[in-house]
Amino acid sequence: MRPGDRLDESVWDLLHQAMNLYQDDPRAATALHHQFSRFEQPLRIAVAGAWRSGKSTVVNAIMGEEVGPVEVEDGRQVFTWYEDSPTPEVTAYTADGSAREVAVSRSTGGMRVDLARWQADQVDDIVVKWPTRALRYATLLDTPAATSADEDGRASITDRILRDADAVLYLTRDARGADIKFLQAVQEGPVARAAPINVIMVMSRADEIGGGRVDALLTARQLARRQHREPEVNSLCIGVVALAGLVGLTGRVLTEPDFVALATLAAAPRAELESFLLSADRFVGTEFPAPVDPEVRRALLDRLGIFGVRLATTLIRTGCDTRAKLAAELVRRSGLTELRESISRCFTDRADVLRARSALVTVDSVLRKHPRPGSRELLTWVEYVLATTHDFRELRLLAALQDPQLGFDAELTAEAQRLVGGNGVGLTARLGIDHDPGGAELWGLSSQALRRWQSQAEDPLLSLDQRRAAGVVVRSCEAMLAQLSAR
Ligand SMILES: Nc1nc2c(ncn2[C@@H]2O[C@H](COP(=O)(O)OP(=O)(O)O)[C@@H](O)[C@H]2O)c(=O)[nH]1
Ligand SMILES: [Mg+2]
Repeated sequence: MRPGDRLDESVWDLLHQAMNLYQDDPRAATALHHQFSRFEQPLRIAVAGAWRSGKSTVVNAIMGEEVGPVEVEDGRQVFTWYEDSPTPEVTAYTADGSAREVAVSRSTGGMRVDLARWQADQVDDIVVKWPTRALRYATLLDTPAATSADEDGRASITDRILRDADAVLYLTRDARGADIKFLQAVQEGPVARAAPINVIMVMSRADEIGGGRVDALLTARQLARRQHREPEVNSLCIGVVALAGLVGLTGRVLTEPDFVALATLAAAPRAELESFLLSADRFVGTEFPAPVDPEVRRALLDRLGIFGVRLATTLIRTGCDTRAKLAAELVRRSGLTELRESISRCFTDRADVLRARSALVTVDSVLRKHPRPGSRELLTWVEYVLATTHDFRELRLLAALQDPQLGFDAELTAEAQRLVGGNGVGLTARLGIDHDPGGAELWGLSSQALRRWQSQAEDPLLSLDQRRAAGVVVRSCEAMLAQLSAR
């Protein structure tokens, strides 16, 4: 790898060399080939976490449609893939690799998959092909609750996530020791440790914090920020986002009848309504002070939770007086907007870097597990790629810049973000130009930026973290100048 070589190109070369070296070893060759075929595919993002942490809800909220949950028997450890496709189609795969198309029926909550006709206990994977924009750049993978290993000796959930996904949204309600253990397992090995850029922690069901008070989401956002500052979390995740997935999903699929029902609630005298919004039982009970049927109230509760109902009525009273306005505000307040932005900034905008990282993880692991003449040289090559790859550092810095605690003022933060590729990785996006620039202009702007950030990197009054951050920006400016002089 020479300076200026693209990461995905050098990893592609490395993968080819490794495939040549292991052509006669079927297991190693299969693992390597699997990575090879993924270079051309959309990024794979797994949604992982404990039972009922809100995984399936988040998957639907990101897609903006209630396609799932795919209902399978309780306790079945099925991986559900959501892929972009012109026409809907659902296929189930068994452990031995055989595939069957599955009948689906629409239900009020979304879609029901009927596995009952044949041995559901054999199914390992369900692939849902679904036409939606959200899946164009990423395939989503809804995973079973993480456990250490299956009783029947099949690969553990963590192993499968590691093998099959390029990036992970890890859902937790409170970031406990078990969560950290799972994340440590995900980030095991030299490549993962050098580039922990593939996990966003999601503090899920954030509306339930503190008994569902109206400011629950603000509290959750502060908790998320605090979590991200914890060295233990920070060294394993690129970001932490608070999310009330249910509120976000309902915001995205809110119907006119939903809005009318909520507006009828909001029109009731506030003092009278308030005590009925304190608990789910009271909300669906008798003597309700607004003309909304119990079944309709029950449906609202299912779709929003009691916190969401409270939030929605408050929002309607304070100006969200149409379906569209209310929907947009629910999505924003839920944290879904922030989560989707983080997914774009950290994952899909850098899909090539994350795919290269996955390939590097596999090559590294094959080389270590199956040493043979020639593997030592390739390992040195892996180490060289890791040590010289600037993309990983840019991604880490982008995440760090989200935290005001780093201490740069708003202007410098925005500039750093832009220069390391936060608004797009092309030269014009990095330099903030919106017209067609000449070479001299690009050179001038890059050199100015380089000087400005060199002086930051050397400023003794700045903190060590700030100087390190500035050093990464300097390196990005140098890479731009190298790119320009190679033209
Ligand atoms: N209050 C609240 N409930 C949620 C939220 N997300 C999911 N749920 C509910 O929690 C239960 C489990 O959610 P699900 O997405 O199926 O979790 P999974 O087991 O991790 O896939 C369901 O009843 C959801 O309606 C949320 O953000 N807030
Ligand atoms: Mg689920």
